[in-house]
Amino acid sequence: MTGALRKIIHVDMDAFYASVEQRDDPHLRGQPLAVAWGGKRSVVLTASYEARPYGVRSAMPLYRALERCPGLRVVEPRFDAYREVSRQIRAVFHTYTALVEPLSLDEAYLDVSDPRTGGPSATRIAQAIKAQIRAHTGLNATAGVSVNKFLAKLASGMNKPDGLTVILPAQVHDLLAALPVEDFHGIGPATAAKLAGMGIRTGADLRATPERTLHARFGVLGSHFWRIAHGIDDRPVEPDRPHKSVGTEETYADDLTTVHAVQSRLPTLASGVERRLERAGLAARTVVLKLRYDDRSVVTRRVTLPAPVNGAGDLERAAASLLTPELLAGRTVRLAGITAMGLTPAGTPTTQPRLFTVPSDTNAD
Ligand code: TTP
Ligand code: MG
Repeated sequence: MTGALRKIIHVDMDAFYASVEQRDDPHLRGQPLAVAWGGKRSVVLTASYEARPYGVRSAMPLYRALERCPGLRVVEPRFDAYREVSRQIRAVFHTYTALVEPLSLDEAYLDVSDPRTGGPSATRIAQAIKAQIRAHTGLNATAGVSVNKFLAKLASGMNKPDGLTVILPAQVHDLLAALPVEDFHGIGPATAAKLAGMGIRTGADLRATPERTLHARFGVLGSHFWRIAHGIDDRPVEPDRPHKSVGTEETYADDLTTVHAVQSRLPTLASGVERRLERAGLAARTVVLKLRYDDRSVVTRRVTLPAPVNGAGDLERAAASLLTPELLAGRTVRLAGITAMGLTPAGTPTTQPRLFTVPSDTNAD
């Protein structure tokens, strides 16, 4: 490897939804717990560490989880609570670096090669982050520290819960040689089966395979496998994952048959979009109104604004400008949605747009 080594931390909250539920309800503490929606087809979103020895896992049908663990407690998810914790942990991350790449509500990569504070040791920073997450949220996180994203994530997976694992460059060779290919992040069961068919079962096998062979079979992903088997991963920590669009939609049990009825839903839809834009720190140049009718046909109309907007009022006005009587003529609306596109980082508060470009129609089935 050339140049200075980077310092990357991967942070992942432990049994995230379940830990939040146990924190907020003392009766659930120490209990095998699954978080799942009610209903027959329900699947486990996550399980507390007390439930895991029974074999209860994320994405397992709930009935199977209950077969495996008859004493399993089950609660429904509370996404507002999880989002709040997510906001708190991101604030902790940002005290150390602007280079934070969230992967989900409970997981992020941080590049602390040049931290704002906390000194040069990435391990110390990871310890401090775990302690601050604990202090601010009452929850445990697991961290992995290494020289790239792949190795940092591998490290955090090695010792859960409440773990802190460091993979030093000198350890990489032996560690990866022994690793089964399915434990490489990005190699799923289907790819692992194909690799097995080529006689490739471990990191050592991957490494012994010419890159061009892997590329011929799996394309650019194949090259990526070869590189990570050598511990090489130059992917940067990308703080602003480009979102293409942000939207909210609602389905109605009682069909909407008038412009007025649809209009009355726009404030709620616009608020939903505003919340999402705010969370992502984005503003939108293009606003799309989508309607689905009782015959399942869909109409979208869009308007591009002279300046990006992110406030619910502006989003609602833009959507309302697209809602014309002929959209409702003799038809009933089952679903309405507002989508924001043409996203840019939100700057100073945006003002109400005054000039609309000519709206264009798109009709689709
Ligand atoms: P994970 O970090 O994969 O799992 P976890 O935090 O529950 O447990 P671990 O200690 O192993 O990290 O996922 C974070 C949250 O995302 C999890 O609490 C629930 C949700 N989730 C789903 O909704 N469906 C899924 O299939 C998975 C894997 C997670
Ligand atoms: Mg987690």
